[in-house]
Amino acid sequence: MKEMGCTLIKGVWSEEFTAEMRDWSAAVINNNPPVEKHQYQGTDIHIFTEDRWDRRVHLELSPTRMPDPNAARIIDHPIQAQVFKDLGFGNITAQEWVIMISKPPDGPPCYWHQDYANWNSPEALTPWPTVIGVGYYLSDTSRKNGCLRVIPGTHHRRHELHDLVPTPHDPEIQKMTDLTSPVFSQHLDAVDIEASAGDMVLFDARLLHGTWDNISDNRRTFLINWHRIFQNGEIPPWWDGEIPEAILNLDPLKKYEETKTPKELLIN
Ligand SMILES: O=C(O)CCC(=O)C(=O)O
Ligand SMILES: [Fe+2]
Repeated sequence: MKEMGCTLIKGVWSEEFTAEMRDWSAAVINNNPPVEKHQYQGTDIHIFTEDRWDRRVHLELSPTRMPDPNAARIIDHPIQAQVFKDLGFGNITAQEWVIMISKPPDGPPCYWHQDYANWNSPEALTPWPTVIGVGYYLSDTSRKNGCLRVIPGTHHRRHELHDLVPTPHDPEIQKMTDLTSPVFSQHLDAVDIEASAGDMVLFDARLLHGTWDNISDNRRTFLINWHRIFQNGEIPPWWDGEIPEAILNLDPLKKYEETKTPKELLIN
């Protein structure tokens, strides 16, 4: 996780729990099939915890935004909590919704991107993760059905793809049609992350990642939930490596305007 920017923990969800989530998500997705706007993801369905839904201000019930008790069951899953503890994650805040990303048969690849939004802050330089994606595939994944692929180390180091990819999730990138663009390329530095159903896939939000296309006959569904750990310059108690000057001097009260574009902060 520290060096590559991602890791896989086998069998965190039981077969029963995974099957239950697969049946539930299939029903939700059948009601809200993939749309053109999210063609590279497949679906973009947000399932909120009931607590979070009760505190909503602007959220409106729709086929892609809804509360469900399963969100809390996923976010508070006891074995997940144990894994976080074992990995030494501290000061954890979970995002209170789960995102259902389902790539249909014949779904295109997802473009290279990263999901970090705090690149203006010195926090972008932490050698440890501060924003992590935690997800579970509901079927075994491989290149054939659109598995995840990553460029290891790019959560810390600049890579040529950083200059080739537009801002993630902007309308510009969603409207791209040229699948031969470097944004979708089979890069030599890329590594496939093949997961079995129910494995926990953990990745640093700063890591460049994408997916293969789904050339199988079945949908490939991913349930992801984001967590913040070690916020505001908090140093993990187990950290024994160097600490960048910018982190030591970080003002925990200072707010930075969000940007998804990594700038000079990435270590070259
Ligand atoms: O669909 C996937 O496998 C990956 C989705 C993704 O990039 C993400 O959830 O951040
Ligand atoms: Fe992503």
